Amino acid sequence: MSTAFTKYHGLGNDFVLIDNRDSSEPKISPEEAAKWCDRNFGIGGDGVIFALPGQEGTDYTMRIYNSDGSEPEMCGNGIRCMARFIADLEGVDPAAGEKQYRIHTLAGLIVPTLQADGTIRVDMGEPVLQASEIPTTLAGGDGKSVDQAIEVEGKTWQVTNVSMGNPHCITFVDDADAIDLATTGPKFEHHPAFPQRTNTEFIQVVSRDYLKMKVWERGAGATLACGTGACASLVAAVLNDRSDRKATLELPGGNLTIEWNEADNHIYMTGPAQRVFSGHWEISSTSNAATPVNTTAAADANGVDCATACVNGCILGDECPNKDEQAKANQFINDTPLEKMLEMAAAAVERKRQEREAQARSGEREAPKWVIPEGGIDPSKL
Ligand code: ZDP
Repeated sequence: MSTAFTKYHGLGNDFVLIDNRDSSEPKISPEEAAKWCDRNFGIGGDGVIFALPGQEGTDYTMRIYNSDGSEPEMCGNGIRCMARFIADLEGVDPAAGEKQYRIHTLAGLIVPTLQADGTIRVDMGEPVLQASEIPTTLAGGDGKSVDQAIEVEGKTWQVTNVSMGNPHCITFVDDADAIDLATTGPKFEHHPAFPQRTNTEFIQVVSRDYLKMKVWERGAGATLACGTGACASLVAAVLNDRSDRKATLELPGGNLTIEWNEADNHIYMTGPAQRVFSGHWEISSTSNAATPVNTTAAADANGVDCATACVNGCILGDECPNKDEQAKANQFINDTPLEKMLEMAAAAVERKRQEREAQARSGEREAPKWVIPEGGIDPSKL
């Protein structure tokens, strides 16, 4: 069986869209979505979005899986792509007149309007400022999470947390380009101060109406743009009196205009969405052919992707939310005699040595410098 899809992007934040109007259940599983999003073994995307029938009086429902298979509540760039996708499915041409949709999401009602100039203006609703609802443990006396201190990489950062349905942690920096997203991003994403993990934005204030943003997304990593992140960042900048209520947000993939309207307290985001191509996914879910060896699909049930998040040593320790893995590790430590552990370690080193020697013989890599004694390692000598 093959499944039809259309690929869209909003400022380079790219999504695979599925016409799911005939059923209220997403057509593919989170695991399959992660395979679709793989940039080598799949279609490539930051997420998969489903256009489902409306609920609670809305025109449509949007659901989205991140590229690691986790499900966020909302997606700002995604909702613009979704609006464009629906208009394409319905054969609506916004050039002939504005078209508005009412879309149900896990973050509530979101209302995008396709404008005659080709951009999409989205009523993103009200920002959530109460720390407990974001959720984050970083709260000030008023219960909000403005200008709070957090320790990351041995450094104290001042952060402001805002939810746009999904959680965002915003920090102001002198030079957004100087942040090493791949190293620092995951440490924020998985920090114990964020029970649902967090998206993280690094904001450089260029002027009161122009902010430059770099983003590390929960479940998707460094992306070229994040609509909800841009909205949350403008709110954080206003709360810290660093910007006006309307500003241009410069993201790696292009600009968004964000306004926090004083009268209704809603956030309005304006930006583009572009159709890229359509196709059919033709790899059966039982086939191994497209199984990526090491992708974010390895994320556990809690969405923690140790393959990419913890490569520099486990950053969570006892805080690791994967209770099954923790339980297995504890049981192993309790039940296994030290000698047995050393034997296992020696066997692992020996396997590695043989692998490296084979690679050295085929010229693939240099020979290892260390030498294992004749007869292997004697654990009692370690
Ligand atoms: O909250 C999350 O887990 C995000 N990764 C969801 C996607 C957000 C998005 N980049 C946006 O534009 O808001 C799509």
